[in-house]
Amino acid sequence: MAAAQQERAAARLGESTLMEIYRVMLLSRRLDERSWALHRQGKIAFHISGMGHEAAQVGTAFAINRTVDYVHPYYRDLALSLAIGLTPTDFMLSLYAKQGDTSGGRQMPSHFSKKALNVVSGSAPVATQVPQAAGLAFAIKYRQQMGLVDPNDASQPRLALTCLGEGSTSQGEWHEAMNWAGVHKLPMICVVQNNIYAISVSVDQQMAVRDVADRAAAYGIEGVVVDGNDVLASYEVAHEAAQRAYNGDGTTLIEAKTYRIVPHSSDDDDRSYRTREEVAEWKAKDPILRFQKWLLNEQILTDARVQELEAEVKAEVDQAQAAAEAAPDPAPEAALGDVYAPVEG
Ligand SMILES: Cc1ncc(C[n+]2csc(CCOP(=O)(O)OP(=O)(O)O)c2C)c(N)n1
Ligand SMILES: [Mg+2]
Repeated sequence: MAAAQQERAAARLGESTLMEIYRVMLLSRRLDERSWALHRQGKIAFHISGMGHEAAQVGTAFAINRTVDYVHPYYRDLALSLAIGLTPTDFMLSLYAKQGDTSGGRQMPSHFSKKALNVVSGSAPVATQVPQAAGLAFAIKYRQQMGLVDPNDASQPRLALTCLGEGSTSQGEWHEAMNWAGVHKLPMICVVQNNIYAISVSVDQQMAVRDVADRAAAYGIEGVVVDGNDVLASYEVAHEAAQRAYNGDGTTLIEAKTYRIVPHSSDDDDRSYRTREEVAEWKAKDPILRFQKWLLNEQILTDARVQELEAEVKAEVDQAQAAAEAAPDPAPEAALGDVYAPVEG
């Protein structure tokens, strides 16, 4: 099945997009690694990483109408956010809490948002983005049904994509949102990035079923499990989910099986709850190296281009860090900005 999925995805995407996908995954990884280093150097206060999740995230992002469809990410979605169009500088500004950060330097880093790209900021309590994404999907459907927008107009948002971890599916908000999405047949995609831990709590302490996707049946929606370390398979299932949403056929729950290859955050020590052997086993399944190997094998990528891309990405990360370090702190008054919508009329 995986080979067939890869073939279909590759044919649909074409070589230049496949290369773009690889570049975004690499950019995310190198930006992420730099962020850890900056934390260890005492330059930033906190970092939460997406390392290991890049295939699930970038594969999904490339399946939707990026910058138009609504995206309501979670804190691990660095690669997803970059794939939609947030820049390394946007991310560095948030790490350094500098002026120009979309939250005015108030928000904890990794609460990704950018209004111009329809990327909506989440809140710190896990899973709260899911009912909000269902609300966005409801609004999309309502506007279409009221004749305010043409359901086939691709210049308008036609779905809402949201993500969360498997541990967060224990929250009531998730169940309420999925039920609502099922009842109203909402144009929504919910991607559960199952990395088998919620900080130190393993998945078997969170649920008595094997797959999160098994629960889809109870909400009357489509549920699918995918190898989240396979970017092409992740793209393919998200592509099918997006077509389902665009065609008025409702919500898809995608469960992407993956692993975070680093601790939960810069404040966590994962040695207390998982073995080094387990981590090494998953590091060997690195999604970026796996895709690189596939691209080399297909002769879409060359060893020389791998090196060039590394240099380009490093320069981009260097430039973003320098821009954030040079940026001023936000003005104190900025703390009051963008808290409430302006009063109209
Ligand atoms: C309602 C709520 N409870 C607890 C927390 C603290 N917390 C932050 S992330 C996290 C783990 C979530 O794990 P999972 O959903 O599997 O996502 P992952 O971090 O593994 O990607 C917890 C418990 C929180 N932010 N919100
Ligand atoms: Mg998890």
